[in-house]
Amino acid sequence: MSTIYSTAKICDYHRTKVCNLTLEPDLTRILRTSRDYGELAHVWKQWRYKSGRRIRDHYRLFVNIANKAAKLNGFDNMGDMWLYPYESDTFRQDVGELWEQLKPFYQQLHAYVRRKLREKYGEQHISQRGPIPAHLLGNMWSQSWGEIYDLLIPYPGKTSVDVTPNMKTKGYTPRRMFELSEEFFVSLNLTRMPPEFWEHSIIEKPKGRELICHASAWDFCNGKDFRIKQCTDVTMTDLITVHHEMGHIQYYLQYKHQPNVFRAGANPGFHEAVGDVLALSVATPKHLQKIGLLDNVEEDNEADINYLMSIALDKITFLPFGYLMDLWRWGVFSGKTKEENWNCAWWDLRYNLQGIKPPVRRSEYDFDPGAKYHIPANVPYVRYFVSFVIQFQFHKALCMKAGQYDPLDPSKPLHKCDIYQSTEAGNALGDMLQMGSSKPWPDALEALTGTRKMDASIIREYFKPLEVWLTENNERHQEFVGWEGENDFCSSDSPARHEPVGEPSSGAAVSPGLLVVVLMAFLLQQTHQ
Ligand code: X8Z
Ligand code: ZN
Repeated sequence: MSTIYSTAKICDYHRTKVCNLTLEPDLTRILRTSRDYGELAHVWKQWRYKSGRRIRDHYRLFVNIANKAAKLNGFDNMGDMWLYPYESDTFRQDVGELWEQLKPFYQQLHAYVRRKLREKYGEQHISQRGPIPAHLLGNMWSQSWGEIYDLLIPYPGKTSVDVTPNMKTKGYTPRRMFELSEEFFVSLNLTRMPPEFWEHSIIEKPKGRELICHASAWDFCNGKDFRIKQCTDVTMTDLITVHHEMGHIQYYLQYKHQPNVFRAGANPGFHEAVGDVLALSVATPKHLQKIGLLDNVEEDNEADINYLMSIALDKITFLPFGYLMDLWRWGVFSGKTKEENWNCAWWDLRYNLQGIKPPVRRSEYDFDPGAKYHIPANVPYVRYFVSFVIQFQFHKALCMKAGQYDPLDPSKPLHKCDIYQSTEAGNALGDMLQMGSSKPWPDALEALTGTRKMDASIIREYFKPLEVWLTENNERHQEFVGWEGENDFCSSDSPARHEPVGEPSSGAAVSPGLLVVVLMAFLLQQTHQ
């Protein structure tokens, strides 16, 4: 399944003879930069045709084997086994409650984005009260929407915090992005990367061979070999991902003295949160200015709203996706979601939680969950939801230690805090990381934050000015908050059932001559794979 996913290639929308487009960097770039409704729909659909759809049969077999393994380990199914590291009988319920607390804010953001996209693409594509088409959100899975910030910026005349253009003009390279990240860790009195890291990591996509490009960090468990593999593109999003991956390595380094069994995160969500916490400081306009990536930084309410919008488009939009990936798999592994309904159950969740819809009809011939890396690679996902909640708790605690946040001082709000060079903050973080998984996670959380529970109120506090602004903005424009109707886009008995087994049409008008070309490209590609 991983091989199908990682080697899938599709044809270009405009140049139909070019059929070697890969997810990273080609399709990611198109999703990020194209504002052509037809091109985006083509890429969205073809990716799912070349990845998910071809994975479906394998996944059927896989669910059986995975559940057998889980049973041998004493669990009812693989979904239950995945929750073991969270050490709580109420974990599913706790996560559900966190989502309920965050939902009203997500819905305000969703309503604003739908209005702006309606202005851009027109009422024929985006309705007043319905879900948003999934291919217009700047990301292949609509999991975070920061790449369409340019369409959504609240005050266009003010500081724009997308530093991708500046990174390019300043000649940034993947190596420099990793060095920048290392320097931040070192500034906190945390650990430098060992020489082996620089020697063995892969930080650029190699030419002439296939690679699983999805970024990952590796602990070789010998105390000195730690590596990252990332097909880094010079963009701000990838700069944040570099920090994310470096956070994993930092955790490995901090707990390397622990016995093997405790060399893990306090729970999987902790591991995902470390680098993201640093990135919350790195992304502040003041910090970007300090490192020469932003020129002028205004200090007023409008600039603040612009900044909070950019962060919310990465963090708040992610929450329902971070939750539904495993909601879907819990249903599949437990058997509550039947195989004949796998894809439509996926779209029920996408509709209900995210308020999105596919650009084209879906059927049970499709397997859209399989078009997202963590499904074929079998990586549990609720860890990211947990991370996106607790990273704000970590951030708050570290900012207090750094003297950068004071709940009683309005000049020091949480979203402006930059913990750079604070050894107090770094030492507190290091102390928690060194525990690895040797104590129950609430102990680790308490050691850093003073509380033993996941708490969604900190995110609400961080984004408070934006939530107020969005609520007022949606009211002023009389935008309907939430979504209704238009959820009849997936059925087990759809026309897609009768599609030929070969290439489906791209949605654009296709001449017979072109069909021959497409067919030949398809056949050629088959012989080369
Ligand atoms: O998979 C990742 C990391 C590796 S642990 C790059 N992330 C999730 C994703 O890409 O879907 C980070 C955020 C969510
Ligand atoms: Zn990660």
